[in-house]
Amino acid sequence: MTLQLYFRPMACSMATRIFFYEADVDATYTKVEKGMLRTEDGADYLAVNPMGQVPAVRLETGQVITENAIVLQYLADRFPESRLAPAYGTDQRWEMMRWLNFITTELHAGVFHPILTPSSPEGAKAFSYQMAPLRMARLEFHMKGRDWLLDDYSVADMYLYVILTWTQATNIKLSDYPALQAFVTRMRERPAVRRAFNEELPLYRAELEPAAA
Ligand SMILES: N[C@@H](CCC(=O)N[C@@H](CS)C(=O)NCC(=O)O)C(=O)O
Repeated sequence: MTLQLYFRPMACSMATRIFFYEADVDATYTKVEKGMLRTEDGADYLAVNPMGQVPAVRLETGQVITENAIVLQYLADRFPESRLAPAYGTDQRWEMMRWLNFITTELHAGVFHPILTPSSPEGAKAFSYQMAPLRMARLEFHMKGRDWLLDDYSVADMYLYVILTWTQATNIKLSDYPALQAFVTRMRERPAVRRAFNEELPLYRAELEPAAA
């Protein structure tokens, strides 16, 4: 048995796919259908993650890990030879947890989720647009002159990259944040990132096309 990632194309679960490719970890990939109720093979997804969200990773024991910031840390710690997270208890690890928390709350849940969720009310979207500049500027300030969020490449970069790819579907212009734009370009130079992106983009586009008659 291998690890199993439940994903949606181009969603935050792509960070886990990037991890698997970076760390050369054998895994299986199960797409969750739009609506988040069923997997591509018809199974009840709410039985996997009652929140109906991705990512979820099923371990060999059957245990399911959810919440992106935790999934990524679990995997980085489980495969320490990948060196994709600083050792637990070090200053850099606290720094990584700080950024993962920032990404998941301030950016993902606070800004991008309300803007990109079709059913979210206009007022929620407007409030998120209001919150975006401070958060994007905070990141831009941090990334000026740096390659990665931490001293070394880590799982936090994977999560940040995926979130920043979503700017294309919003009115937040990445070109207003040159250090973040350069970060996205740097990430795309990595074979594991390109591979994950190139595999998920067609799946995402296929769902936008009307079903063939
Ligand atoms: N708190 C969760 C949020 C995950 C999340 O929002 N995932 C999105 C995709 S990026 C999702 O599954 N959306 C479907 C939904 O919420 O109905 C985490 O950090 O993993």
